[in-house]
Amino acid sequence: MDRALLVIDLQNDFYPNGSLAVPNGDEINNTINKLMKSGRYKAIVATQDWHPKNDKSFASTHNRKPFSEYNQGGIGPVLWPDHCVQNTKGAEFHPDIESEKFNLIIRKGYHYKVDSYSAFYENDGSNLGLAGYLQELNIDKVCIAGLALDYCVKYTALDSVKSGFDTTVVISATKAIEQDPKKLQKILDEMKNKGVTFKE
Ligand code: VGL
Ligand code: ZN
Repeated sequence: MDRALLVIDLQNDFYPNGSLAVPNGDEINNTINKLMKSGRYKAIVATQDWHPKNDKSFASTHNRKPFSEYNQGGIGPVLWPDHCVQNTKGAEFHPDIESEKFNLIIRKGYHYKVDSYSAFYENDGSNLGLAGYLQELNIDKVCIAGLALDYCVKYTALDSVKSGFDTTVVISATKAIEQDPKKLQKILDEMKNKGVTFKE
């Protein structure tokens, strides 16, 4: 089987001290670097969340508080703190991640009006071209790591299954925004029911 590793949104703003910090996000760096060096992957694809200023997914754009509920037209289910604004430090890859190993970087979230949690399709269904890239390389198995498990990793994994790839999320190489274990388990169960497998 030819495999790809997708590393999702390993950008400063998703790390502790970042504007949309994922708790303990920095704990996955070693594991991710090791995976990238393992030689198991024919391609390593990184995503880079890449929002314009005043993005419609930002709470500040609506004069609302971060994490307030909002669910319409490809935005939501909540509004986010400003994060990963194009050409800012927060949008750069974390300095401890060996980003020279990335074969391809997919930017997403760059349309003011539509967010993109998945590396495959924007929230309105627009194609980001990743499935075609992987198919051209005869890749049949996709392993997914990165931030955050309950948003961009989850939606990338679901689209990967839908695109026909054998899809595994590497649990030791991802962290979630959600900290309630029961709610997180529900999210993992949903992924499993839709065909995603997990490995430590
Ligand atoms: C993400 C919320 C907004 C993620 C990106 O990478 O999971 N979450 N933008
Ligand atoms: Zn975002």
